Amino acid sequence: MTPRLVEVRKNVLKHNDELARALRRRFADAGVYVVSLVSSPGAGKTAMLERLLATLSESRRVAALVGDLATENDAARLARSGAPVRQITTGTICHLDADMVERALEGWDLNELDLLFIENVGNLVCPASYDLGENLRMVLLSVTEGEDKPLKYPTIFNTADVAILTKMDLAVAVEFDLDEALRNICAVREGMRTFSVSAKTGAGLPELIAFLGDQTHALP
Ligand SMILES: Nc1nc2c(ncn2[C@@H]2O[C@H](COP(=O)(O)OP(=O)(O)OP(=O)(O)O)[C@@H](O)[C@H]2O)c(=O)[nH]1
Ligand SMILES: [Mg+2]
Repeated sequence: MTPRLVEVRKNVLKHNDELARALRRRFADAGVYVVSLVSSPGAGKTAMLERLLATLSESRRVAALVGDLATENDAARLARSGAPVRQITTGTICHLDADMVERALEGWDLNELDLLFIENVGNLVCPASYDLGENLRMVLLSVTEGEDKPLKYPTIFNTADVAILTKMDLAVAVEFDLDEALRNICAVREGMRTFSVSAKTGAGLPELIAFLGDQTHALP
């Protein structure tokens, strides 16, 4: 017999998958490309998004949702770009789910958007299981976390499409071994597309922005 807790968890995830599927259809119908960001707390999701929003909003209609347990701080940082931004505060919940995303979108006309970013709660475990209806999931790994994280948290890398090594300006100071990190990412997800960036200096961001541009053009 399946333990009751496992049963409940399965039903929660099934419900989330159904909501995420409906969201994905809505996004496609509206022609909006959705990118989510997952990482450990403080890996640099908001710092990188601040840069991406500032650049992309020059040529695209961009918006962002950002999840945290508490505070509206990240939304305030991202809103400085001038793009529409909404904070989702989750209280005690360690991840966003499709229902939270759907509720946060209330009142927004998706037809008015080309690109929507969703910054997840900082956590390398829980967000992996929750589909948000996004087109592309980016997992961020900062150089200060250590090269071994892909091996220790394989699920978050397996459920992402692209890996981004962040805070590259600090790589030398913390003796970060880029080749080893890339090998570890490949060991858990062969062929995964990777980018190395610094939100502080802007290094690597043009390549990422070009990639996102290509992805958006691929929209039907
Ligand atoms: N040196 C350096 N510091 C960075 C870089 N990106 C982010 N930081 C710093 O790292 C800290 C965390 O950055 P955030 O952008 O808030 O990280 P986050 O992933 O959004 O954090 P949570 O939303 O709390 O999970 C801040 O002090 C940033 O200034 C970078 O490229 N280089
Ligand atoms: Mg943040």
